[in-house]
Amino acid sequence: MQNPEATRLDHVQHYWDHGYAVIRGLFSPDEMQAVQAESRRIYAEGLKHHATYRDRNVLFEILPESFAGQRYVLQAHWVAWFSPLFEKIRRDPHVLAVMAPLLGQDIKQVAQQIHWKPPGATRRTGYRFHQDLRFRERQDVYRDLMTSYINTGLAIDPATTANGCLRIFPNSHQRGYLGLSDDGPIMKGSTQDHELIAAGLDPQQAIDIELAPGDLALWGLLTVHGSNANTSAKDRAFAIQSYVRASTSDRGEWAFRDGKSVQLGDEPKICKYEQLHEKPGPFYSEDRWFESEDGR
Ligand SMILES: O=C(O)CCC(=O)C(=O)O
Ligand SMILES: [Fe+2]
Repeated sequence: MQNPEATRLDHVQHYWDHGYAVIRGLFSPDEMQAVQAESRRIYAEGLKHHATYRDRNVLFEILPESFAGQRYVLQAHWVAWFSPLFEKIRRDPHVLAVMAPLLGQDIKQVAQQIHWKPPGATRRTGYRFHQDLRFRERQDVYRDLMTSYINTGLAIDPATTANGCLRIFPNSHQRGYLGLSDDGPIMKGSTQDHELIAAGLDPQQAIDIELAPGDLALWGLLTVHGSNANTSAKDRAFAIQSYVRASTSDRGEWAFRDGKSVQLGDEPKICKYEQLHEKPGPFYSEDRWFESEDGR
């Protein structure tokens, strides 16, 4: 199915109507070349770790050689703490222009993650369909949900059907919370059709959000989305950044205050990682979630 495209001007309406929007070419090819080079540097940094590594909000999610024969980096979180370029990207004026009509002028950021899908790591590069509300405390008011938290995905590499681009169910934000993938981790292969049908979704209605480097996709807490494993020879680096209306959250790092871009402070704030103060790290995680076989 064709990917309906939202222009810069109508992304707000498209988001309201369909639960997501795509802004083409938000960052220029020159800007993206620098981001691609930085993303490769960060990947190489991640490869130095034999297992998943955390240092405060910074995390490298590692698929070790014991599982896949070779070491792969699947995610890096809060790279802004060691990457000046990503520290700027997260609070870039382009981002404010997209977010302010939805979240206002006072915006915090609760997630910054690069997701890679290295060819060879295919079995664990899929994200089962879910609604991001599963990661958040539940709130009841739909309008507030849609304009308190917005997730964005910036294509670093071209994102295609073959390398596992984001997939979205348009209009699914109108269906309430459906409980998809609540039974386990989302990085565990792909959702079976019968699970979607049981949740009242027609598997045929999912669309591929193919993106060129510099394109930005945004989606809400109730929008059903996921992505397939990479079956191609090309990686898919994707920068996910989540923003909240500051007045609705005591979590997150300031991104924009009164419409002005705010640098990271001296100390990290609690974002998604609840144990930030009790267990700041650095440490390696023993969690071997990737080993469990569930037939997916
Ligand atoms: O990287 C992807 O394709 C999707 C990731 C996602 O939806 C998430 O981390 O919540
Ligand atoms: Fe998600």
